[in-house]
Amino acid sequence: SNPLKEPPKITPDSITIGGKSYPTDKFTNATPTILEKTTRQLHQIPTHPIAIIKNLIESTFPGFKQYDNFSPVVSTKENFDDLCFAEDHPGRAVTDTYYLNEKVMLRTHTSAHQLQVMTESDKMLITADVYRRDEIDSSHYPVFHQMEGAQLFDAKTAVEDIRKEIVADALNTTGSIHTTDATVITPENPKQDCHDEAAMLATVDHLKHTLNRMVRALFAHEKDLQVRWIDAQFPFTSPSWEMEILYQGKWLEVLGSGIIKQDILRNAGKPDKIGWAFGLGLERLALILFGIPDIRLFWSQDERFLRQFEPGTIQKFKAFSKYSPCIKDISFWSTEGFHENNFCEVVRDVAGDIVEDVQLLDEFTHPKTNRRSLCYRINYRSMDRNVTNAEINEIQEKLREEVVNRMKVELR
Ligand code: FA5
Ligand code: MG
Repeated sequence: SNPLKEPPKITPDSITIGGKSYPTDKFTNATPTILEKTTRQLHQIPTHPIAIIKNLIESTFPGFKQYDNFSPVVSTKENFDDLCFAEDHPGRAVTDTYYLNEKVMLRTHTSAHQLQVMTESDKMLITADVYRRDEIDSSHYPVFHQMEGAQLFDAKTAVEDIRKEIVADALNTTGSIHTTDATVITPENPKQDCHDEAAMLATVDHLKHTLNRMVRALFAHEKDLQVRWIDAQFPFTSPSWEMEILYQGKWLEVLGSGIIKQDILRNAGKPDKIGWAFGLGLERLALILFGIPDIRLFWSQDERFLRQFEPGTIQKFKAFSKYSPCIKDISFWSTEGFHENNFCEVVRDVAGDIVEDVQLLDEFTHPKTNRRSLCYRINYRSMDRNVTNAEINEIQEKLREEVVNRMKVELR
């Protein structure tokens, strides 16, 4: 069994999560609602949009070692210190981060696992749920999912190795992409002193090439995908960029990336390597690709959400109402020439858009009279308010009358 799936235990003195206990202190601010989210592991559910995107992206990184089962509980050293965050970096504040205690927290990004994974691999993808105290709106939620990727090269042979790889890959690439890849190094977004300029520029080319290829594959249906690279800053990369894609007339930030700070590679025992890393938001891509209107839907346990998706395919989300249903059945002896579509037409005439769906519940033929009986279940549900049983009873009564009038059936 997966310890991450066990419900957390919360007492005033300690928090037990993933099979481990942590004493609380005056920094503790992780709430039960947030801690319960750690058991969901949406990226592990094969039919969930987050997992579908994860798997599609992973397929564009052949040969990368995949990690997706790290506990969300990390040390402040792993989340901040190891990544060269300054002592007073705002991300460390209790207003921005969920702490279990002074030294233990819920990771705010997948970069928290970079150092650990770099000691054992040169090509890695890390997927995980991340936690941030943030504003509330349709595109922000205190829990979301990131995928971290990194690739390391031998610093001495990077220029040659990368050129060969990009040339070989270009032969396999299909589809066009419009991107501003011209790399300009400025004092605000500098090269690290320890790096050879040619090796660094080759690594940047490889980073942009790899990520352009990734979005190209995800947006296969988009004929003219527009991508741009914007200068950025992260404590653990230099130089750094964010990738933005043009979506419905707006530039949307998808990921942060850059050349890994050499101190991190030294700490990972790999001083002779040079490498790139990126961290992308899976919800951002899933919202666009599946056309999901609200980030809270990813957490829905409603079958009407979950049953819409299939592994390996991106299909557009069909909206459903958030309001409660009112269910009514109607049974009648059918007549010759009865057609379900005609019945539905009467339902539409009488009830309009308040009907969410009509389903044949039961059907049988009487052995003696040979008459056919049908029972339909009508699911009434408004798109914008809760309906009352009284008002639906009235509509249902009208429907019973109209079905008899127009279809000449006999109610049972
Ligand atoms: C980071 O988290 C860095 N760790 C990324 C990185 C990794 C940079 C490796 C360099 C090297 P940032 O906070 O910008 O950066 O988040 C990265 C991505 O996560 C964003 O581009 C966005 O796609 C997504 N993201 C950030 N905040 C939210 C949020 N509140 N809701 C949904 N997605 C978010
Ligand atoms: Mg950002």
